Amino acid sequence: MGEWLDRVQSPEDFRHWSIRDLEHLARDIRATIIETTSKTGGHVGASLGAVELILALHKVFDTPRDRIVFDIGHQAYAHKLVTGRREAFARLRQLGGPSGFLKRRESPYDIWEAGHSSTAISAAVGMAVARDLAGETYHVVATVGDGALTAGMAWEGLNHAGHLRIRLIVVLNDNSMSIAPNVGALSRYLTGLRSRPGYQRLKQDLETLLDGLPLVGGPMLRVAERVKDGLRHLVLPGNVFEELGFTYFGPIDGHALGDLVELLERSKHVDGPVLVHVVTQKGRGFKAAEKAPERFHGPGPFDAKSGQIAKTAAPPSYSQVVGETLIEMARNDARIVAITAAMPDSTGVEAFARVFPERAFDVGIAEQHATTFAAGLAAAGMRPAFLVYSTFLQRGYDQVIHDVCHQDLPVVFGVDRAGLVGADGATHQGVFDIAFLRTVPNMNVAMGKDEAETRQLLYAAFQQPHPAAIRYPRGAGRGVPLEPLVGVPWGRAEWLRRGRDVTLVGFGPIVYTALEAADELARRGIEAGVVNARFAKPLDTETLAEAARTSRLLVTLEEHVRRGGFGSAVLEWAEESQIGVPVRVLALPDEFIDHGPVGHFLALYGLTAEGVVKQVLGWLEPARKRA
Ligand SMILES: Cc1ncc(C[n+]2csc(CCOP(=O)(O)OP(=O)(O)O)c2C)c(N)n1
Repeated sequence: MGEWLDRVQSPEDFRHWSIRDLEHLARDIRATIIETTSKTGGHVGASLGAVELILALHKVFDTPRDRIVFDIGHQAYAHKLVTGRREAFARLRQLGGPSGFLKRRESPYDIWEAGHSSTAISAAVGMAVARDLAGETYHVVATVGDGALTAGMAWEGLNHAGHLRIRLIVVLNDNSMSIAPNVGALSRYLTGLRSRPGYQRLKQDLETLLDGLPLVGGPMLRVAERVKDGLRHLVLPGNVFEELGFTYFGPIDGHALGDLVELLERSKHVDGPVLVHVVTQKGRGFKAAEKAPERFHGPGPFDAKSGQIAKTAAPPSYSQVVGETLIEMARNDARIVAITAAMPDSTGVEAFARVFPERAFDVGIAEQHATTFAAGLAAAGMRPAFLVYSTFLQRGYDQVIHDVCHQDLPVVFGVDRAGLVGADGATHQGVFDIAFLRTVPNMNVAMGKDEAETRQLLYAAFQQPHPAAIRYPRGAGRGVPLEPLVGVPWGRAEWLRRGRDVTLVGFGPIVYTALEAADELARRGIEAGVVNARFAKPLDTETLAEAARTSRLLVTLEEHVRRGGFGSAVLEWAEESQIGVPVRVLALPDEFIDHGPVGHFLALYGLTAEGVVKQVLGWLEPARKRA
């Protein structure tokens, strides 16, 4: 096993291979993907489903001269394996190993980086325009999933390409799945298209027939063309892609290498935008993933034989606690509804939907729509919660400002995966939301120190009339007991311990790190107080002022970039109120942080108890000497 893949350093090595040999290669690639991801976790289902498509693309196109733009990039493990990263692949998503997505610095074959969905078509249109302006001739191919097509941005790209009539190939990799089964009217439409396998041949026959009709010149020609068009639509209604100006090829079996190669080859010769509709199966070739594609979208380690996903005995995750809390509240408040943008399971909305199916909404990969949809619901008297990863809320930023906050509508954002996320890396870190949310008038931004407090903050958010973002991190809670819902005083921080030398002011679970650091500082004769800030907006300036009065140094802690974050908010207050006590900010640097264990980065950036102690000692030392 592996001998075919052993022969491949780059696509050059297999471009001349027969379809049969490519099938052997596909088998090797599948085995390698399963073997590696069973240890590292990763995007198993999408990558197994795209193996033949990726081989066909590299066979037909002269990569990297021809440009293949992968949407998201989570389906491209086969691409990594045939473009010089076979050895490194074993360390997929590990610190220093290859990214789970594409990275321009990893390979000249990675010509576009993503992680967020639905950017490929726009990027490819840009590249195609650049090509034409430079008088070059290479091909540009965008590969997008049916899930990605649920985002407005994908349609903005199609719209523009159709308008430009530009030479561009869009491959629609249609597996009828987003992370969960795909949703929406468009998904229904694609199902209709998929069930017309003879469409392509029928269309060709019709074209041949129509082309054979005799035409006369002048005005008669135009009339005849119109009659032909009418006939075309009468016999075979055009599909939406054709209406947008694309030549449509397909649907075609995306695991039949011979057919794929033939159709992609044909698409090269069309002078204008082409859409190749490829039907694939998520998890293809691995029974467990074929059977449970949602669970195998992005599992952690699993048994490569049985497909049993490793379970860690951990307390319930923050997302689960939030989902359950929302259910609890919704039992007493018929106005509460839950919204997800294509992530029902991981956000807790699926659990909510099981209890309140008519009050749960999966809107597709449509964070912009979700935000304004929530604003609309709130404007009409409902109390919506949009549960969304911090990183994906970035997509809905104008909607947060313009639709929610400007109208001061009581939308609650459950900002999940806030902070570092680990293996998904730079595009998925939830480290910008404090900055982009707290700067908007009317918005409130809070984060609990643990899951019990997250629950109370969520409850409190629904008791007040403004937009609110409740942040919480990825993964398991601390296992603290969950108390009945009573809320927390809005905008109030909490003293956990007092100390005359320094006050550590933490935002979020990092408060526990502050407590550990305070213990260690005490062992070294330094009195450190700890404040659980709870709110980045409104800031509890009373408690902060008290801390400034009673200690010689304030140190803020957060898992977020330092620019614009919680510490920045405290600095703004310190400047505005001239507190006269130094404020130091412990946060993440102004850089994109790659994939790797969260603990590694926390240590690297001084956000562990040890790091905090070291820095606090450094800051107190000169003051001690002066004293
Ligand atoms: C803007 C944005 N929202 C949510 C996600 C999370 N996400 C990752 S993959 C995925 C499903 C993509 O479905 P599709 O494009 O059909 O690709 P497939 O995984 O089925 O190959 C989603 C929702 C994302 N990457 N980007």
